[in-house]
Amino acid sequence: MSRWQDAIDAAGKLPEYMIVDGQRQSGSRAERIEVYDPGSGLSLGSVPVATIDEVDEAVQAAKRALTGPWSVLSPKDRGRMLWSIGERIRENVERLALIETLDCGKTLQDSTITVERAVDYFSYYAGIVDKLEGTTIPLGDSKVCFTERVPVGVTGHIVPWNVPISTFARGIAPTLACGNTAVVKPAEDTPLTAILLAELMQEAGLPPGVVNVVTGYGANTGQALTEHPEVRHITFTGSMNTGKAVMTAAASHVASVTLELGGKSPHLVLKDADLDRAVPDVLKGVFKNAGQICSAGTRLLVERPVHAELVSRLVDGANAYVLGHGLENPDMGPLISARQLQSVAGFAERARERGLSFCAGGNPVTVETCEGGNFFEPSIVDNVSSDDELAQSEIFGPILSVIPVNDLDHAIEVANDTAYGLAAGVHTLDVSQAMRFAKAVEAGQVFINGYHGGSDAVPFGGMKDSGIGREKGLTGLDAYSQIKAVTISM
Ligand code: TXE
Repeated sequence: MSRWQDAIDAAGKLPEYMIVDGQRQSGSRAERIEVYDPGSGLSLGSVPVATIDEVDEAVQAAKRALTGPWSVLSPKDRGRMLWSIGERIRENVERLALIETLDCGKTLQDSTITVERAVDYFSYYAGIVDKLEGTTIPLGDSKVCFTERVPVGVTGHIVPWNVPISTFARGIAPTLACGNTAVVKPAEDTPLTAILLAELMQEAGLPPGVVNVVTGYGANTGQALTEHPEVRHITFTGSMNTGKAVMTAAASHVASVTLELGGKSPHLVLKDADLDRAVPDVLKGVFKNAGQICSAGTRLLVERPVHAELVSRLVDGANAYVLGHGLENPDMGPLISARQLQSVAGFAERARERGLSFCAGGNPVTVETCEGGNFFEPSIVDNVSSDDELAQSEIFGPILSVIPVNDLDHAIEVANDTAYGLAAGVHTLDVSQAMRFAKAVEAGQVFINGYHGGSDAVPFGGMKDSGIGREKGLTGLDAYSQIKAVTISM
């Protein structure tokens, strides 16, 4: 265990405060949230539980910043500021990745990629600030009408624990690009990199109050932020039920929302697919980040002629996975918390009670040298029926449900047979089959012959109960600006 304590010590002093109006705040409540390393169970310190008044202070600071030095930066200078923030993060990739791994359990390699992804969001949107053009609308000779994009005001960001740093950046970079100010509430399990990013932003020159971070639980601090009448837009990533609560809170003061509420994404392998390519792709598509990815390909739809071979190769692949502490770069790290481990184990237990059996994994596991960690085996259940809980509910853990299908039409029917519509993938060498699937599947993003093949420039979001709105790319700017139309009568 002491090696993990050594690693925690090597990360340096970890933040135990919030950032409001450019100041570190330790919060007025005696109650604090203990933060744990999910790989070892060791404590990383604690953060405050912001009260309603403290959330209000953060929102008021953001509101004041809307008319401060931030508001008078030229678009070019605002773009430069975003670029500088990206560069400041880049200079700290190593430390941020270490802390992200300690905070959320991700492998160090994955953490490094997500920190670099955070840099990408700032550099992508830095280049767009002085290109946010409006339109002119023809109204005849006696009038001139033009539109411009203006900020929405203070935006609220509720961030989950599965990809904390890049989810923070994918909301904050575009909202700043559009000239807004923000208050962020990171997940109670993983608050550390959000606090550090807010400080790095200030070091890069961002004026105080432009980005504030309040820590706390969802039901008090999070709700106070989403109910705050001065918050004009809320970006939320999390569970479907909490998303509905966020939308209800936003409705109370007519704020707009972007909701990303998870998925049960189908990954289809047709009989002509290149299995050498499909096997690692299916495994990575579902087991990356221990299955704690909203767009994970958790339902494998496989055409019957290749069903047996594919499952057998996937089982071999899953059984070969090495589990361990994220800092050791294993194939798979721990789940975020004991609560999440219990939830995933509950899905497995109930599946067994319904008569399903696991052909790989299916149990919590203790990993040598990580005895306090929350590990679950990479798991596969074959012949799951489409109406089973394992095919309908988001598990958010490393369990793959295999559903054999007769042909492409059957696959499309099964693929669309859930409340979710976030992502989908298909492996085939036949471009017509791939495109028929891509057109028919109800999903915000479709991956052909390469799951999770997107980037910071590709719009991301869900159809049906997976959410509302899109983040990333140029489309991601729409949530953070509003159109003002000016008509001049001559
Ligand atoms: O989610 P919550 P939880 C799914 C996944 C997981 C399940 C439960 O299936 O198993 O959700 O995880 C804040 N007002 N996803 O309980 O509650 C909370 O503090 C305002 C999918 O962690 O949705 C945290 O910051 N905020 C997912 C964030 O919401 C509130 C990522 C997410 O918590 C709040 C995470 C409230 N009333 C979980 N209640 C994805 N789509 O990627 C909670 N929060």
